[in-house]
Amino acid sequence: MTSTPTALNIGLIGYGFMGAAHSHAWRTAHRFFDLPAAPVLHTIAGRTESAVADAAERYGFASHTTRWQDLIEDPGIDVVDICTPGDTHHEIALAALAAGKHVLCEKPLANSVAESEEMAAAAADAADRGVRSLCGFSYRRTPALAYARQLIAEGFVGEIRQVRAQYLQDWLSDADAPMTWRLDKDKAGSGALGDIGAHVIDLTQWLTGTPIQQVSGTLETVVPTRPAAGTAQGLGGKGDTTGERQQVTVDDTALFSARFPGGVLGAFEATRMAQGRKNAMRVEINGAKGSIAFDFERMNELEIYDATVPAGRQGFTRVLATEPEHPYAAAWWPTGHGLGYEHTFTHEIADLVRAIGEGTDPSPSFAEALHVQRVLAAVEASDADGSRWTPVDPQTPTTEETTA
Ligand code: SOE
Repeated sequence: MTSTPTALNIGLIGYGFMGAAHSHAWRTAHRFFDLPAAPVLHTIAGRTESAVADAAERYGFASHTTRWQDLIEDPGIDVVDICTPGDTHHEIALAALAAGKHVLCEKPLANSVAESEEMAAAAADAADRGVRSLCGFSYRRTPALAYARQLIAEGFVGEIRQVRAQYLQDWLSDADAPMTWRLDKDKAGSGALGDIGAHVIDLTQWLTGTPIQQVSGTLETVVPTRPAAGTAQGLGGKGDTTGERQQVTVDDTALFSARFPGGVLGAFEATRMAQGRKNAMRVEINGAKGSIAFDFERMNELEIYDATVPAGRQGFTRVLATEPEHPYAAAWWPTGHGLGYEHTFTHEIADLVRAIGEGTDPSPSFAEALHVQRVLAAVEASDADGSRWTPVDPQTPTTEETTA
């Protein structure tokens, strides 16, 4: 780092899982990447005084407030980082952009296409005033996936033929795992579809460089009611519960097919019911010359298949994405030492700080995140239509069954 970077004062809203991950990234990014500014953890906002005071202490913020509006009104805040449930993204982002604050907004962008359209328009207008905005599809900044995108862009797989993507978790497999905001449509917008399906929608569009144009999908709520939460619940649904059961108003599982340009078909699955799969976000791109395959549960590895080598030598190769040639890897440890989930947020925030310093617009933009929202809405519309299901005639009983 040549010159002492200027300070970039951060106002963060929300102190749950994403608040913790983003705070770690704000503390770390300029210590591992040469950035034009050093983030300062200025103020954290949250609804409950005791909880947000505790978060300020634990995450390292200089001050805290129970009014997110304080961050907007404070001329000393340069960046507003939105780490709250989706029902609050629209209001906060519009206010922050209007106030000239750079904005990092967690995914999905909002809970509806209409809200996302307004946010994308406001972000485009703010960009003309030098205000930068980014939507937090952090998995793009996994070194193995960023390298996969380079390989695809260089033609390694050749003409893309098929896309396959799954995001499998199992934290709701227990029917008595308590209610959380992620199971309330008013708060979260949708369930597995928008929370984790959004990631693989963004990722496959980004990896292939093409947008999803059509979908046919089905949503299912496998467990329709859950015990009311007694205290603040973690992602894993841990914590005490009250006796009553509340209605789950979102999907537990989403399955959909997608059409990309040029007749490329994609198969998508997002579920919180895949017992044993903790955070298995998987992508496979098949092309005329080869394939790439990735599983976030082995996030430092990328599998590549080169169909152009002699048949006797063909097979999936396991690339350990920790070489200096792999995006972001050189900033960290010697080869083979590996990175974790939190590093994707540090890379995301390093790129945002760099864009702010250079006066460029980072990706994924709110406009890119709007297209993800449009895909989510199309899957919900397809499910509501329900006309894709064709009944299968009941199996003709075999002779022994009829005589039993
Ligand atoms: C819950 O499914 C969740 O926390 C998502 O909301 C995050 O976006 C993902 O990175 C991990 O899982």
